[in-house]
Amino acid sequence: MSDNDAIIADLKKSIETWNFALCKEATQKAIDAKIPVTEIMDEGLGKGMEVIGDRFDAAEIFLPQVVAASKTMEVALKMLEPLMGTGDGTAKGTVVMGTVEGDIHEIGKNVCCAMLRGAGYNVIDIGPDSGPQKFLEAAAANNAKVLGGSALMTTTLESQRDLVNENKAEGSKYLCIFGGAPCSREWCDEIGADGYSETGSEIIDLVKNLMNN
Ligand code: B12
Repeated sequence: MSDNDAIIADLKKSIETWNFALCKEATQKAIDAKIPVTEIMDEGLGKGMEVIGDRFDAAEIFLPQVVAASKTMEVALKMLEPLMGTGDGTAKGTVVMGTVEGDIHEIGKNVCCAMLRGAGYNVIDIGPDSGPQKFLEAAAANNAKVLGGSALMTTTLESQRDLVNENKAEGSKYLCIFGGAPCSREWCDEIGADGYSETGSEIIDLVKNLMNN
């Protein structure tokens, strides 16, 4: 196993075992080894969170452990964020990101925010449990072009549709993109969204294409 593979394995393990110390250490090592942030997220931390999800599904672990794993993930995200550039990015355009109404999951949304900031976009993060009006007001106040709504539960997918409809009702001023584990390209087509991406790395190209059109 190469040094970088070992670091990636430690990143994954730190989330699986909600080990703060290992997470800090492995994230620092990954930064020092200049492993791309997309790889740190997708191959390391994200894979660890997938295992947590599977073990939660199988009732091998329960909510407190999932919370502990999420808090561990946040430690890594905090360390990676400054590295990804926080320039205001207004030249490339503004994206409003939030988790849709009724849904408090925000790790995936935070990953997407960090990725977009790293790619030079101005990101307005309106947080979890955000209704359509909150998205639209933030977009108007910040002259945004794209609205990105995350949903992690089948029950809150409908809130993505609500955002598309509310945006339409107010003149389709913005482009709506969506993601989150239960979301799919088919679903986005069905509700009339402007884009979908499965991961935080793919969101960069998605937004780039929309901004250029
Ligand atoms: C961590 C977690 C939590 C944490 C959240 C902590 C936090 N601060 O976010 C806590 C413990 C608080 C939590 C709470 C709950 N959870 Co929970 N949780 C999870 C878990 C294990 C992982 C989610 C996660 O963070 N994944 C890691 C990130 C990096 O991945 P991601 O979110 O998919 O994001 C990536 C892509 O989807 C994409 N993406 C994400 N957003 C966006 C947005 C856009 C615009 C785009 C383009 C792309 C994009 O890019 C991201 C990066 O690659 C999932 C299991 C799972 N398999 O998803 C359950 C899960 C989502 N939770 C679930 C449930 C039921 C709940 C609770 C209702 C539990 C309860 N009984 O109280 C509450 C929610 C209450 C509420 N009203 O929202 C269910 C949902 C089931 C369903 N109905 O569909 C799941 C699927 C677990 C399960 N199998 O039962 N949860």
